[in-house]
Amino acid sequence: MKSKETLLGAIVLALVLAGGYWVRTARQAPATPGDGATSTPSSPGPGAGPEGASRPAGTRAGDLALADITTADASEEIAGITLTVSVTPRPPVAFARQRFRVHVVAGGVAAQFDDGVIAFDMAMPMGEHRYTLVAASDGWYEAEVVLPHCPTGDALWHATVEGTVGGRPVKARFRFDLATP
Ligand SMILES: [Cu+2]
Repeated sequence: MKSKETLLGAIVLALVLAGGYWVRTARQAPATPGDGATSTPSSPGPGAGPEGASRPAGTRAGDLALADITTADASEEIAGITLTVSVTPRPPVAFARQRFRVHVVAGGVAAQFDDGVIAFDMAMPMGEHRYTLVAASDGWYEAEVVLPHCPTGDALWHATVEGTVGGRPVKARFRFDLATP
């Protein structure tokens, strides 16, 4: 009798543990892919299902939080350093040459932007698009950029600007729509 109760207790305990594990994994699974704020490209992982229409809702929400540079300059402030990004022409167009420019202000004055890089990505992997930002006039840093048109019709791209200001690493992420040529 006693051993039967112990066995029953063990089975119940095992079921409870298994249930708890299942709940944890079920909760974790959808939370992991791109929340947009992280530095990892927000592309769906391998086996994420059909492309385009099935972009995770979390990615959209993260994208909406990003400053949009499609039709106007946009700025991001990172610990007292303001990074402004400007693209011409506006809106940018696929397969055409655009100029992305970056301006940095630290402590209210234009600052030097060292090792500046601007990189582009979108939900679906579209290859490496990484450009060095070179010093231009009036304290701006710029890159001549050509981006491909996504065959899925998805126009939403991200621009990640990275560099150092007075030895401090700075990184900001923006969004824009790439027009069809
Ligand atoms: Cu694509």
